[in-house]
Amino acid sequence: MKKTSYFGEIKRIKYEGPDSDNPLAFKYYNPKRRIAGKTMEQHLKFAVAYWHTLKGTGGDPFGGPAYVRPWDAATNPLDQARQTMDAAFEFITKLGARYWCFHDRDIAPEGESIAQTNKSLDTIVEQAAALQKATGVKLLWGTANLFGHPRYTHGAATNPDPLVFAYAAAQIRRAMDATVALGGTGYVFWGGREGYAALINTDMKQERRQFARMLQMAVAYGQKIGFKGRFFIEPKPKEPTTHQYDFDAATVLGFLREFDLMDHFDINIEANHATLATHSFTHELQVAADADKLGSIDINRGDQTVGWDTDQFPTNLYDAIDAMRIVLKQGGLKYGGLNFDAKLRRGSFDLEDLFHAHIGGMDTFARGLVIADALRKDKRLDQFLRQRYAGFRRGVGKDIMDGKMTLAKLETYAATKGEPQRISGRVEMLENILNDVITRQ
Ligand code: XUL
Ligand code: CO
Repeated sequence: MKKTSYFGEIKRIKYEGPDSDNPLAFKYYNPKRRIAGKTMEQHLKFAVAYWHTLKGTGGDPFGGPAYVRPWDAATNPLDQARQTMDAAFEFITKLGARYWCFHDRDIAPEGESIAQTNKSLDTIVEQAAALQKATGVKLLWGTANLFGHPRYTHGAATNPDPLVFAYAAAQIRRAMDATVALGGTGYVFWGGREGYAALINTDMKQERRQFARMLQMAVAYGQKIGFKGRFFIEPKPKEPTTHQYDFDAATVLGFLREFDLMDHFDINIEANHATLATHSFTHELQVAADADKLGSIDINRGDQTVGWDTDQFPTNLYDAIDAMRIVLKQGGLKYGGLNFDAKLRRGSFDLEDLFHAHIGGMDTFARGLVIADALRKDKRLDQFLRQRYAGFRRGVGKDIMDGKMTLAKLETYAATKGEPQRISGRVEMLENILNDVITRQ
């Protein structure tokens, strides 16, 4: 018999304000509060990541599953998938998030044939569509899991075997169908096993060309089925392969330019992938935004002391402020949002922990938004930056930027001017301003 409630004892999470000591309430995320012309809910399109939140087991390389979830009780895989979907929508609505994200294999089991797999996926997509309608929750983005099955050991689109490429193509097609059926505004390509461990058996040039071919086919299929959203590539430097082809935002931009895919793709920046690439989260967001390609964000957090993808829930206020400053500056994330690609620690096995984790992340980004807006109004950081480069908006600096200068002309100019006056970068002063503004919020 279908269980009607999986989180029975937990009530709908409400905003209670910063003075509340109720751990199951929002202190800062107040969906209807207006900031910079929009509600918090409109700015912060939080999406629950199905794979971690519903399917996470707490497993790690040293031990198997550590959580037993009530929605996993059924023995038949399709029944289990149905119950998991019910649990997902109960969780998302109780939390008050407005969006979700999935991989095809998170929501429906792989069958014995492509036809059987597609049938299961269709069944679950129908159920999800009905639940979306009943709750008002929307799909942010969908994607295909092209890394879990052993057939993808040597990659999916970058596999040396065209039959594996064909399996991947079939999966992408159906995952795109599911995304469109559920009204998703994004479709993500995270590299999965698209990369290599040893060059001695790898033709990197060939593999990258194959990958581009797959993306070109996805674009064509999207046009055919009337996909009105955006494609996103999610960079990651390593894990599972040693050298992932989509290393970071700059690498992805180069790839999109090389294969003439710029018009169709934006970038989905994940915080923990940025730090794995030994960049900061902010650096990656800024690289994408500067190219007008910041489409969506996976808001998790790594651990500074380890070099793998720990996918922790975001609690770092500075990161959230930086992210929301960049997002506000570009006028929001039209097709994307803030996806929690984050998982509980192995020891946090209670259902209640799922709520604490998401509440903390939502409150952190709500604070980030408020402070980012306050920094804008305060103006000091923006003014400093503007002033620092003012020389390039007038006189010789403007001529340089307008392409009117040559090396020879600049030599003559420099020779008449004498040694440049050095001007402090004032990093410490600016950091103090940031902390002042945080304290005042
Ligand atoms: C893996 C990762 C993925 C993508 C979607 O590191 O981030 O979950 O977000 O495939
Ligand atoms: Co991710």
